[in-house]
Amino acid sequence: MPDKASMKILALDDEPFMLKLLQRTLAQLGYVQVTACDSARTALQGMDHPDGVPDLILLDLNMPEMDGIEFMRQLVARRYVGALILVSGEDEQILQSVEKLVRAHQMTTLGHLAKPVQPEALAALIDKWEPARDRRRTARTAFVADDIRAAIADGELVNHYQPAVAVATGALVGVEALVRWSHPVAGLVFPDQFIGIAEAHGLIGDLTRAVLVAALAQAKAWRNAGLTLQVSVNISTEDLAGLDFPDLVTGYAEEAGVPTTSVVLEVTESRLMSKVVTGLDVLTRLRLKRFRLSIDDFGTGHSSLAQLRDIPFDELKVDRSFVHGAATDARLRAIYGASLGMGKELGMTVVAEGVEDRADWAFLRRTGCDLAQGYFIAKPMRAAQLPAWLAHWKLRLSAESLLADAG
Ligand code: G
Ligand code: G
Ligand code: MN
Repeated sequence: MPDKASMKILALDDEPFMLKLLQRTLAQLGYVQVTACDSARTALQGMDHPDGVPDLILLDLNMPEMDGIEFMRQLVARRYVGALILVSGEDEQILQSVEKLVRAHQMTTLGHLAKPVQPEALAALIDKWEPARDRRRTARTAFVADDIRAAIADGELVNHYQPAVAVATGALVGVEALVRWSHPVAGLVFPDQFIGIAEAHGLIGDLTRAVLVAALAQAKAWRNAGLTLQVSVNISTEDLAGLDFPDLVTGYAEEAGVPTTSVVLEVTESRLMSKVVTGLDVLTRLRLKRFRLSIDDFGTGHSSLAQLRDIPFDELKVDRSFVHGAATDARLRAIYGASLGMGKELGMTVVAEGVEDRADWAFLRRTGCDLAQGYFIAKPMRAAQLPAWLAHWKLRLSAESLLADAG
């Protein structure tokens, strides 16, 4: 049961009248710490301070500037651990699928309410509220923009590298840089806990630069040691919004002494969707500078085909959700097969992500996929571990007969 005196509630609705109504109803129910807000953006800013994080958010879905779904994504990025009640004039079916989405994000929803909100219904839902159980999660994830800014400035970001190997020969072809934050107290922090915040606060440019510069220096060091590898870096849509991005990246590659042809820039199609116009300009210029462009997590967004039509990608990474288990699941196999076929027909290098076991590997061997990446081959590792992994991988290739079946 919620404590009416201390429970912090945020009511978010773009319609002033609805907001007033909610506020009044909450007051009548005895909730005193209520903040009313008519803009998602403002609400998020308020939540940047740990004290400003509400225990419960009453969320309107239809808002003009940033809708409820996008707002939820931002909550996920900020590791919001409070509860949500969806409030909307939309029909029951939409509300139900949004609730599914909330659960898929592993957030807590107490239920949904149709507008206009009935006091009894609201009271009944709020009564279901319980304090978040895992308080450690809150502590562990309460990063704010300033923490991340400092981490970048203090060089606390470290790249881990995950190998990608040729399916036909087992040869190591490249590595993907995956950033981690080596936090003095929290330990190794994964990107899902800070990339979203960095994107939301204009820090992603600096973050991308730190990752790129480190990856290029590492690529150069490997080249000097006789290991010529492609190095892949994940790029954010926010990066593509900057028209100077191609010149910046070209500059970093030149300074590092690494040819642009061995640098792969990975873009996630769901992140690609907004800002397509600048994105197209920037991607095309990167391509002109001979960087390799990769469409990451292929098949998970909504406009995959349009992206392929409009943007000259060199590489297609089939999302791991279509790869692991494809050997035994006809649905996955169909989607994987269609993605592979399309990529090949368009002259792209096709990479299968999420190769987790022997069956996945054997399946790829039968399908003519170019590159494979996944835990079966190697987990992301520190740069210094790569030579030992490579020696071991070469042994495994023969010891486990990984190249024995048709390839
Ligand atoms: O292993 P992993 O938890 O690193 O990656 C989680 C997600 O974070 C992936 O979707 C990956 O693309 C993304 N990611 C990892 N490193 C970077 C980075 O340097 N920049 C951006 N924008 N995303 C990254
Ligand atoms: O979105 P992107 O493809 O950049 O994300 C890479 C993410 O996938 C990282 O979080 C990385 O640690 C993770 N990853 C890499 N290989 C595997 C795998 O075989 N299985 C699973 N489940 N995750 C993987
Ligand atoms: Mn990637």
